Amino acid sequence: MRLSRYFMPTLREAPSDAQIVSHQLMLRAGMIRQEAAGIYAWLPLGLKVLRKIEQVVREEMNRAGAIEVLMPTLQLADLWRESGRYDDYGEEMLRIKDRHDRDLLYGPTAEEVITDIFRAYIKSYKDLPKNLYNIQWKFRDERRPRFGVMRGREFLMKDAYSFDIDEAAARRSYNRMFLAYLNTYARLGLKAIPVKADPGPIGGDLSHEFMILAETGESEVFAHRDLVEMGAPGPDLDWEGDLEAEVTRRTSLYSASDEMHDAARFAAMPEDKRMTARGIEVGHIFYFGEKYSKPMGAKVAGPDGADRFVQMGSYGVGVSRLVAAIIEASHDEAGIVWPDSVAPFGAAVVNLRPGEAAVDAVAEQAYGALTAAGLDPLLDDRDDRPGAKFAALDLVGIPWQLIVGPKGVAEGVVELKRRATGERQSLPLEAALKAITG
Ligand code: 5CA
Repeated sequence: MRLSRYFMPTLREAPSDAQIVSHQLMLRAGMIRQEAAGIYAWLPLGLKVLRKIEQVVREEMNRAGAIEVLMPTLQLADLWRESGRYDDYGEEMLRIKDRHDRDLLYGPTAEEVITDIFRAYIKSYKDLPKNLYNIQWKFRDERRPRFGVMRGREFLMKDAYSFDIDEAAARRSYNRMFLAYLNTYARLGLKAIPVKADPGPIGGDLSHEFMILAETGESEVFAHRDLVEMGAPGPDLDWEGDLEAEVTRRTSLYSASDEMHDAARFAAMPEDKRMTARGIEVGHIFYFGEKYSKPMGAKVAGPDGADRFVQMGSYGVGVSRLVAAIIEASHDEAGIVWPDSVAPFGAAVVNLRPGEAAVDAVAEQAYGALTAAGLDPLLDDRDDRPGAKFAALDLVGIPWQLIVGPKGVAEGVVELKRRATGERQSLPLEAALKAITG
């Protein structure tokens, strides 16, 4: 992409109502624009990052055996009357009437819709287990939308739903998601810790939240320090197996959200292992058995021929919230420092003297080579001061800057800068390209 033709409306100052650094930086980098309280338009740079995160989430869901569907944003109120949640959900639900005076709602989650799909087609244990997910916009009329896309009213969620014949099988499905989540966050450059959580209005009795540690987090987390450093299990798991050992290795270490905190158990840990921190909830998983299948009549025949209610769980990732969470975890005074896996552009070529033939030629050559290597580079071909160009690219956090200027070109070198470390080196173009493409 040539920056001269792109749409990247960066701002020098963040609007004063942006209270946390991720919100300030997303506005300054021209990633989002607020259209109404808690409702945002995604501008090109923000959309690119959102799509990359979405793709990582999708790949890890697929690896764990989940199957993608796409459910509508608008749902029939009658389905929620069947489950008994229509009245319970309260003010957070955006309720709408169509021209036939039918009650609709903008889905805050999709347990009812997926259960309706399931019961229409799946009738036998032989078709289980199944895990269906979608990545779709949700709406919750939050009392206090704040911190930009961190707590929006309209937000992008990955929601997966598992269906199993009995509790033991449902537990295996839960374990798959638990570990797939850790792999997902690791690929996004994040250290996420699973904490025992309160299932809240989703219901059920087994639930974990996944927390990114950050001072601006809205939740309080209590955990064993070793959990933070334990790391993700990696992709090479036996995804068909029960995975119990991998999960237990983590759940046997103390961790809890404030609602589930057990002060006595926490105090019993060695003092140097006790960690109290703020966390951003970037995922939440639930096992709730028959909570929806029973009232909605989602039954399957077991091996004995008798029908039973299917055992369900649901698994959410806050995809749009993750954009902000990654920034909270990875930024400096100059701006955002994107992990390579989600950077909006893999590299930027900075032409310091657009219009000067020799400089243009090297910049174009670099741009062409990085494009061919699949890095999706940005070419800064604007006629602007070098300082302004560097500041903009630092702000938007492109991982590599390949700087082409008249002096270097005369000497046969370019300058290569790594955003994360600030490290700069002068080297021939071929060597610079090699450093970037690995
Ligand atoms: N049905 C279940 C799982 S599919 C569910 O809705 N879970 S949830 O309520 O915990 O939401 C899942 C994730 O969505 C949360 O962990 C959080 O990361 C994200 N999320 C929830 N509310 C918001 C919001 N208002 N703004 C941005 N992200 C949100």
